[in-house]
Amino acid sequence: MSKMRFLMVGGFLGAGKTTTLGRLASSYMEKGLRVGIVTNDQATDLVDTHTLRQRGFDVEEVPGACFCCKFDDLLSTIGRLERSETPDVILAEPVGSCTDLVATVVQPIKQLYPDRFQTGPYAVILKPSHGLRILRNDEDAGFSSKAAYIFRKQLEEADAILLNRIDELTPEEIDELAALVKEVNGDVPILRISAKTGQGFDALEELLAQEGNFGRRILDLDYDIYAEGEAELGWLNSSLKLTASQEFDLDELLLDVVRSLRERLGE
Ligand SMILES: Nc1nc2c(ncn2[C@@H]2O[C@H](COP(=O)(O)OP(=O)(O)O)[C@@H](O)[C@H]2O)c(=O)[nH]1
Ligand SMILES: [Mg+2]
Repeated sequence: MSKMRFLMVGGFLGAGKTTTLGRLASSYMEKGLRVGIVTNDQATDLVDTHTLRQRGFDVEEVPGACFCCKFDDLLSTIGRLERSETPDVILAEPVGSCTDLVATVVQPIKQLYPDRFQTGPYAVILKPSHGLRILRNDEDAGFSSKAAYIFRKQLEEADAILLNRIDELTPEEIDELAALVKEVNGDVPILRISAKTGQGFDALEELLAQEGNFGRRILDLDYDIYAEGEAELGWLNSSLKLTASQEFDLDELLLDVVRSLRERLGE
């Protein structure tokens, strides 16, 4: 039986994981490879799953908790993707508030299933606006120290770090960011990409195709800080159905919702 290539791409909330995996999936499929995608979130019926399925990808989700506490579900979900034919590549997106994935996912996959999977480098994506504020230790970074702790730990355990959204940055800003990232994890490749435009994706695919002993950077983690940081990063994941007897302006309605949320939060 041929082995599936297991590629997990992590990173903070909104870093660009889904956009990156969608672009990688398209590219692999154009090359004739069979691709399965696994999404993951605290809730069920995930937006990422819908978005990726609408684009024609084969997607299954691990809902209800992060991969790190749902290893068996991750494996059975990959099993569902194998239903018709074994995928060549499994692309996995963990929850953005999760870390310690090398110890809880990459290592167990390598140790328990050496005949089923071939594990590629664990890449972690970084959103520049988060990165610059957190890594510069800005007072008003907008993240608590516990959330920032998770952000740094995600970078520490990566086999490669992807600076995303370079379409929005000047070369000087990218250099500054790369230097800050190096201070956290100076031993791994730092790639510059735009998941939106596809810049840097040739290099990314080359990196993800490398063979090697990946997932060795096992974290020294304070689980109390991690748990509190993760709780702070809670978010609402919900689908609503709206009906009306008359036509209404959907944009205006959404703006109203956001405005009133802002007012209430301000209060
Ligand atoms: N300008 C720009 N926007 C991006 C890029 N990558 C992702 N985004 C946007 O950032 C938002 C979050 O991206 P998503 O892939 O859902 O992030 P995830 O939460 O990490 O899965 C979306 O609105 C994307 O369109 C990028 O390279 N450049
Ligand atoms: Mg996502």
